[in-house]
Amino acid sequence: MPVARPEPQEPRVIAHVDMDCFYVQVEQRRNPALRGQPTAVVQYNDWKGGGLIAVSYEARGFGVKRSMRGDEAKRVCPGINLVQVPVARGKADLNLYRSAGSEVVAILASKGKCERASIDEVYLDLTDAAKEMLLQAPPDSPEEILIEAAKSNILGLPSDASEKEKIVRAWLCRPDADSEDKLLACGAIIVAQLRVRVLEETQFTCSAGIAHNKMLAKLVSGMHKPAQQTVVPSSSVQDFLASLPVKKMKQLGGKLGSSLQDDLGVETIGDLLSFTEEKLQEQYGVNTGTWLWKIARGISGEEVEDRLLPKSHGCGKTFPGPKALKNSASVKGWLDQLCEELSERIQSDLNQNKRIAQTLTLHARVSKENERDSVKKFPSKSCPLRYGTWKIQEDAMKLFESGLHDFLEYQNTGWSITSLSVTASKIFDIPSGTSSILRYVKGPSSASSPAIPDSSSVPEDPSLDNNVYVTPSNEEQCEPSTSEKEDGKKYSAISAKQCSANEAKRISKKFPEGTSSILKFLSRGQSALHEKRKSDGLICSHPGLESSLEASRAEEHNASAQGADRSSTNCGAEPSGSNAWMFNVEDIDPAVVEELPPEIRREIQGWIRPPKQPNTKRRGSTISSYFPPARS
Ligand code: DCP
Repeated sequence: MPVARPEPQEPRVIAHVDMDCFYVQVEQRRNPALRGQPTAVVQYNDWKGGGLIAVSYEARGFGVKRSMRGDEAKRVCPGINLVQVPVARGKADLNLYRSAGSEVVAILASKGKCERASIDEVYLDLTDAAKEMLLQAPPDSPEEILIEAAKSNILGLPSDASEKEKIVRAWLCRPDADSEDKLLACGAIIVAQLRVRVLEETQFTCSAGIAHNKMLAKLVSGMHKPAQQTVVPSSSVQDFLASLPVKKMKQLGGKLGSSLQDDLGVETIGDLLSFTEEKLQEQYGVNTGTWLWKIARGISGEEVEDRLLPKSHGCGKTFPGPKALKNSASVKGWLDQLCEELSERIQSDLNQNKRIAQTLTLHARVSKENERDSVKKFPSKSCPLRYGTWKIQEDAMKLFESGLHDFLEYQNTGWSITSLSVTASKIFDIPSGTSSILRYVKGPSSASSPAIPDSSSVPEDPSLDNNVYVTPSNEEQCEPSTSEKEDGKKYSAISAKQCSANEAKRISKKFPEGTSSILKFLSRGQSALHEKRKSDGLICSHPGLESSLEASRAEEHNASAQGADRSSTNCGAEPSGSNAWMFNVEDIDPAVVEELPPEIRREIQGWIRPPKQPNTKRRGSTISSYFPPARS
């Protein structure tokens, strides 16, 4: 549930920058013959021409939508160029797009605090840069305003085409503007300069929203696409929010938004104004009630985080229909490949950014044998992450076996896996001056892994024993257990405790007493992390992704039952004027979800988030747990 954050004392200038049809632009840069042409990027799946994941504005003009497959797009627009996402290890390889996004981030981050929100969007806090401009070189001559800034869309100003640019130039230079609008005008000019730089240096266009907070900046950045920017002066906020559908607001796309509609009859953010803060608190609790009361007034204290790097790394693959995996050997084959890629990515994050990932999580989806089956979700499993490809592969397989064991306890039938993903999360920065930690996480056993770069790339620290290595964290929280099924199949234990014990033994064997302070740092860090993990409930299992499939099926069912005008395989439709988008749930690479734009991420997570389960904590075996003490 959303929570209101304290508002800053002084007005801020915040921008949200979103690349236009991003994957298409990256492909157009690779192949300039595609520029200006109707083009779409399709998933790595050739069924019916592959699902579209990015569509150029030229193709959109022909009615091509992201919900379509290549074959359908060709029917709508015969001249369309379909480019398949790059492929590595038998799956989509997004590295090209990731690094293109990083190029943009590097430019945008030059003007203030920058938060990379997804593969193609960032928030910027330009307050200081705007203040400096206002002090040093305030915009005072309309003729000298950069053309890109003069083309801004400013909410509340007449958008009459012939006069628009002149009006905008005058607005940006108004001597009688209040200080908030003056800062916003400087912000608009800075963003225009940055967008020009992005175009010159990367050949990519982007769109942006500029406002006094993140929420408003995000809401308007896609309002005028492609290659335009939109500014929200304080005086226009109420008018803008009055007609904004609740579902358009960050955090109101799911259940909370539906409850506002169904329980309070609220259709637009403006409708919220008729409720007191107390009433909203009564309905949704103190924090969410206050948050709703504030957003109705355009107030949001959420800060731009200083973060240029992703919060987690994930690799996944879907196995739709007949491609579903039906035995452990094929699961292992794919898991090994996914883990190899994950290992490469976390290793390069470690080498380049000095960041360590602490948690490995495995998600899987299972398909139903037939529609009448009630299938339990495949439980997701986590354990502390050990660096080194084979260790990750080994742990991931054990996590899978553990999940399968739990799954089969409930569902005593066959199984087939339709999606697998591994994620490395809880990434933390190694404090500066501790570069030799690299040696510890690489370790001798990782050196044998092909995914680990040659140790010559690791900074040398002669004070350290070459053979020591540290387990990334306490592994006793790995929970899977050994079990033997009646059919004779053995599901081996995750042996987390064993891992922990073994690692501990190895460490205690190899570390001489009084080893250098890096160990103290590590052990301090680890115990703090341990505590934090405990409090976060991090090492736990949670239901997997199957619900998304169920959700999509439910949607399909509803759609066909209602004769809805949508393809039977689509879900997630959210009409939003010309920007309406839909896509096929089967096409979503689970590993990519974290990198997708938040509204898509939210929607997908809405499908994959399990419905709240009753507390099914297993009773202990002692008699007392079956007969709790009688209440007095
Ligand atoms: N993406 C994806 N799968 C999806 C949605 C998006 O792989 N279901 C990828 C391709 C997009 C990129 O993420 O290019 C960014 O997504 P956006 O929603 O920002 O859409 P675009 O940048 O493609 O277009 P727009 O100009 O409308 O923002």
